[in-house]
Amino acid sequence: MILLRPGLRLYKSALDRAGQEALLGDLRAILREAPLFRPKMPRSGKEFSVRMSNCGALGWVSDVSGYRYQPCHPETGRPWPAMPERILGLWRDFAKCLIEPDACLINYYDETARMGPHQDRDEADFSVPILSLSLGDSCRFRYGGDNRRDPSATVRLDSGDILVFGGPARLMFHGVDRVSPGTSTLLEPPGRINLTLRRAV
Ligand code: MD3
Ligand code: FE
Repeated sequence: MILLRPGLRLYKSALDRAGQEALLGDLRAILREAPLFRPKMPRSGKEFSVRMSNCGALGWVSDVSGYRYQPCHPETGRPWPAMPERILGLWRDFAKCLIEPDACLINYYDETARMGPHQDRDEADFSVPILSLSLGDSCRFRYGGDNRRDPSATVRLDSGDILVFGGPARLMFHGVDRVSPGTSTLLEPPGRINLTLRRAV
């Protein structure tokens, strides 16, 4: 475990290749039931470059009316697929929190996608940590402080890495600068998947 900041823990290769492939099997079934959609920015309606889906009781969505958690897919209207036991197991092993996640956001980045610096503050209880798992191509992850203008640092995230954000790191600004094409053979089509496990309510 590498402590990047107080409250920000990085577990390199938390999942080995077999574990990543098993999880990918779960994700393929989820994405058949709940296809990736392209969220839009509140107000402007500008599309995100990242595509998203969710599993668990609640899913994070964004459209012209705002950001929120909701129980159904915005395009199919169906409930999100259940959170696989394998994902809950990762939470138990790495998040070190007895409150279980009720939302798992699935972000898919193609080689041009990025995510600008932002805070995650749509959740009810900021004392519950957030767990992120990277699969596929590596990325440059940027993290700063509690204010947008605070100095930031970067770290490379590789397939199988887990980050846990808790305590004093829970409200820090963060984003994904870029994905590095050709750095992993896990995904077909290539790109990067990030799972973000959260307690929404
Ligand atoms: C730090 N996703 O979905 S995961 C997001 O790689 C998001 O897809 C990025 O930021 C991705 O909101 C980064 C790492 C992450 C997730 C949640 C956080 C970092 C966080 C919440 C608080 C602080
Ligand atoms: Fe975020």
